[in-house]
Amino acid sequence: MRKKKKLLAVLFIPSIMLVFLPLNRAYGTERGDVVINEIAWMGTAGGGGGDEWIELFNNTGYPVCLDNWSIEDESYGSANQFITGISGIIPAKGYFLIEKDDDCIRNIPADFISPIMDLNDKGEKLTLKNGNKRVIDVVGRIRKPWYAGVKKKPCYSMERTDPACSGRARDNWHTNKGAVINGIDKKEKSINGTPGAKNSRVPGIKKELVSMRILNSMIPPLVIDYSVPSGAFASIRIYGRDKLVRTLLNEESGMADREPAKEGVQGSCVWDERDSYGGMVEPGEYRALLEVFAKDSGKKEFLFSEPIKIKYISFK
Ligand SMILES: [Ca+2]
Ligand SMILES: [Ca+2]
Ligand SMILES: [Ca+2]
Repeated sequence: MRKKKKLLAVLFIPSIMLVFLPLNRAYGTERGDVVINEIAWMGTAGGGGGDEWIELFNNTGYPVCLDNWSIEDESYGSANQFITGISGIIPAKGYFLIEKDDDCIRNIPADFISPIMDLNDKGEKLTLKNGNKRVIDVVGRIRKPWYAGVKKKPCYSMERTDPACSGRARDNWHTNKGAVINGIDKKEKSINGTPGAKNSRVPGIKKELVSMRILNSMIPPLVIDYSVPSGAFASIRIYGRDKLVRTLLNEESGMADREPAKEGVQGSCVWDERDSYGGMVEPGEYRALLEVFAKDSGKKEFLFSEPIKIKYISFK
């Protein structure tokens, strides 16, 4: 009997921990874990200027409990907590929609309703705080206009381009252009925004994550070290007098399966100084071209070229 109790306890305690562990992360949230991802400070076309809504995004890979979280706003006077007592859970890599009333976005249920939401159209500084009053995200500046968004009807929302980058950087925000949209307002007009969904523009490739280095040696093979953002596709080709000599890496897709990270992915490839037909190349000037393609669009985003000098014909 005692043994059975012990066994039950052994099984029970870890399962309790499993239930509460993800939610406990709410108290250990760090700055940037959850961010303000889209702001309809201008309201909606059908519902008017008062029909405001805000979308939060969870950058982490676990659900976060938003109980007692708040958003402070500050425009010209002193800061006040205009959205308080938030409750609910934002899923891992998911969205959380705060509406002034649930009809602001008629066909999408709000995750939290804040009837006192009233964003100054001239611009505000918003501060997202967790239940311990710790600052988790900041957007905008006091006495400065909003970074994006259009008030004139049919109203266009203000979207954050990269949820992993600062909300205070002006160039990390853009206006929804009306091409990628979802949701309808009180009068069943389309919302020019993406409430509860991925923003219309996603980040391009970060330049600082792209690099290429040629380790030139007297004898082949020549080693090319490269770094590209994880998730992106990369090609490395060797050119001689603008003619393609050899493809070393062709839109390497293995990287696309990796979990997107803030750091780049390092790799290296070797060139045996032979062309595509297997013949050794002549001595002369060559260049290695690194091309990086965005994961989402497949669009070529970045080119990086490095010269290579082949001095001798190798008889290896
Ligand atoms: Ca709604
Ligand atoms: Ca407003
Ligand atoms: Ca959105």
